[in-house]
Amino acid sequence: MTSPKSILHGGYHHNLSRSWQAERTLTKDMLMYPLFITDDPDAFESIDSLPGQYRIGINKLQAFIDPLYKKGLKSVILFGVPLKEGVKDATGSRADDPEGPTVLAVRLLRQHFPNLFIACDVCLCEYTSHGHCGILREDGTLNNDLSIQRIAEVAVNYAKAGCHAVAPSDMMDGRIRAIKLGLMEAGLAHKVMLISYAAKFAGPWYGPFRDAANSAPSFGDRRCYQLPSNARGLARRAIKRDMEEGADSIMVKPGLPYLDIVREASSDLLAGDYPISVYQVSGEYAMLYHSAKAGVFDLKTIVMESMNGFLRAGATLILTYFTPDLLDWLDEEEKR
Ligand code: PB1
Repeated sequence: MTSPKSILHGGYHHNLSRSWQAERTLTKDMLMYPLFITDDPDAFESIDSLPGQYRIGINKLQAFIDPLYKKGLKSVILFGVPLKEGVKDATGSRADDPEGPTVLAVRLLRQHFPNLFIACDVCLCEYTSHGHCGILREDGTLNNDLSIQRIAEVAVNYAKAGCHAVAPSDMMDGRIRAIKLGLMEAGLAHKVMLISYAAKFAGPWYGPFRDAANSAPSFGDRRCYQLPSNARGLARRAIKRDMEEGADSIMVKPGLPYLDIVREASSDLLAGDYPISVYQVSGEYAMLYHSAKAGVFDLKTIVMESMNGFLRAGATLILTYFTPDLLDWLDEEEKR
C-alpha cells in the first residue's frame, strides 16, 4: 500500500490547484519591452535576425506603441540605433544627442503615454566607431575612468529628458556609482531608477541584437568587460558591488542559461531585498521563435514555460521581445 504521504498527484490534478503551486504568477506589470529606435524618423524596418521586431523611427513610434499600450503594455526599454553616416566616433559623443533617437523617443513617449514606464539602456556601443561599450586607450584596451565618466553623462542626460529609469549595459567597473552621483548632482536621483545589468555574461547570445542595433565590436570581443560564462563568484562580487554603489534593481543577463545566477541573486544571502530583473536576450528570443517555427514546440507554451523559469528563480522584472505576444497570451489565460 502506497504511503499517504507519497500521494502528491491529488494536489495538482486540477488546473486551478496547479496554479496555486506558483510562488508568483506572470503579470503585464512584470514585462518590459525592448525597442530599437532609429535615427531615420520615418523608418519602420523589420529586423531579419529578430523576426517580429522593428527598427522604429520617431514618426512611427506613437502608432506602434498605441495598440500595445491599450493592451496593457506597462514599460519599455529604449535602444538608440543610429544608422546615419558620420554619427559614430571614438567616444560615442552622439549617444545623448538632444536630437538623437533615444532622447526624442523619451520625450514623445512621455507626452503621449503618461502611464508608460520608460527605461533607457545606457551604453556607448551603438555610438562608437569601434563598437565597444566604452572608450578605448591607444592600445585598444578600455579606459575605464573615461568610460564611466561618459556613461554617467549619457545616463544623466537621458534622465533629464524624462526617462523613469536608466540601465547601463556597458559593464564598466564603477559605472553604477558614477551614474548615481551624477543623478544626485542633477537632483534626479529621487525619481530615476538605476537598473544595473550587474551580472551580464559574455557569449553568443547577443548576436541578433548586435545585428539589429548595428553594434558589434569592430575588433575583438566583450570578454574583457562582460563576465565569463563560468563565473559564479565573480557574478556574486559584481552584484554585491553594484548594490553597494547604489543600484535600485539587479539584472542578470542572459536569462535561461543563467537561471542559477538569477536564483542566487534573488536569495536573501545576496540581493533578495532588490527587485531582480532578467533579460531574455535576442539569442533566446530567436532560438525559441525559430524552434517553434520548425515545429519543435508550440511558441506560446515554450515562452510561458520560460517565463515560469524566470519567476521561479525570483525575477520581478522580465525584459523580453515576446512582450507583445505575452500581452495577448495573458489575456487568453485570464479568459480560460
Ligand atoms: O537582446 C540582447 O541581446 C541584448 C543585448 C545587450 C543589450 N543590453 C548588449 C549586447 C552586447 O553585448 O552587444 C548591448 C551591450 N551594450
